Amino acid sequence: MTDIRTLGEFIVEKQNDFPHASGELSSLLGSIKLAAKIVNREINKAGLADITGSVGKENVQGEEQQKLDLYANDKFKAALEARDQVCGIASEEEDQAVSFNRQVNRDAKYVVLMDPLDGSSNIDVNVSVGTIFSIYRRISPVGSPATDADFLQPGHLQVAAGYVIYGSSTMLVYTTGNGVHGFTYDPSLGVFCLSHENMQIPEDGHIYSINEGNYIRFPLGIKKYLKYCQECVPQDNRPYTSRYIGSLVADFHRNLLKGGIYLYPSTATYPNGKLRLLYECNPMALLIEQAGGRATDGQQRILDLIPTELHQRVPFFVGSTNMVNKVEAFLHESDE
Ligand code: AHM
Ligand code: MG
Repeated sequence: MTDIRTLGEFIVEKQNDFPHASGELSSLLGSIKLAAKIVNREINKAGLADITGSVGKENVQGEEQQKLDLYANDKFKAALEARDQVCGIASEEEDQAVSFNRQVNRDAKYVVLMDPLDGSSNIDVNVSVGTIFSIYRRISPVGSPATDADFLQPGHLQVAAGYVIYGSSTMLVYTTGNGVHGFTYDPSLGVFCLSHENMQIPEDGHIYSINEGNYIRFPLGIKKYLKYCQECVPQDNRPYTSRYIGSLVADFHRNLLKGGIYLYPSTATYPNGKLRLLYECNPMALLIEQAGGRATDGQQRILDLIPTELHQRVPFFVGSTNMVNKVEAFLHESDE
């Protein structure tokens, strides 16, 4: 028993590493932890209760909203508003950023961006889904409502980021810019326990994750890279293994542990890629860099991109450093 370190204990321990830490960020992470437990409980009932399927509406991006998308959005929003550390949130499920009304929230320092339930089309078939979050210090004056500028900050200014994976076990993985740490949920105790301290992605990998059904619509460089992955070069571990779940969190998590690359390039349907910069790509990019890997849109480091819109999409290549370098080389070569 004495070996167990809970997420709450770990956060407090790490907080002491920062000389002027006031505990606000720890409390904020505590509210994410609480909402994750509530969403986890509900997801575990999918198939029993009437909580699967669509609500018959689309979000601002034209995507069908699932019942659990909205449930997760409400729970995370409520948990973040209830503590006094967050002045506003932005979410895949909200058209605009939301500024919280209470004065205690207006006096808060942080904003949170999130994809409350990523990969939700997998819910109905009992496949892993996740929650992704990204935390910034606001730039508007404390005491006033949150503004759009608070949410449109480049990814390298994130103070923390992470995800929850609701899989065969539920895990919360986060970084505050000081390594990546993973906690597995013990449902009998109701706590997240440290299981993966200081996660590092292997520099090389042999797994590639992409929706290959879109092959015909991919840029030439990506088509060539996929053929490279499939060539038989045993001394190079090729052909690589193809693994695609269709839940970014689950594909990312596997590649983080085993080494690999996740790709969502531009396609004819999604000329800027499908994934959203602010609440999907930036948090994953901070995590991967903290774990020793790389994330790029093919031209630039994801964390250096200057956002212009809340729901902006970007091509996304993330994973083991040598694999991301290789994709970039193929893209550059085909541009010339
Ligand atoms: P979502 O946030 O609406 O669930 O969309 C994001 C998801 C990612 O989790 C996943 O990797 C990707 O979309 C799958 O897209 P596709 O079905 O085009 O392969
Ligand atoms: Mg998503």
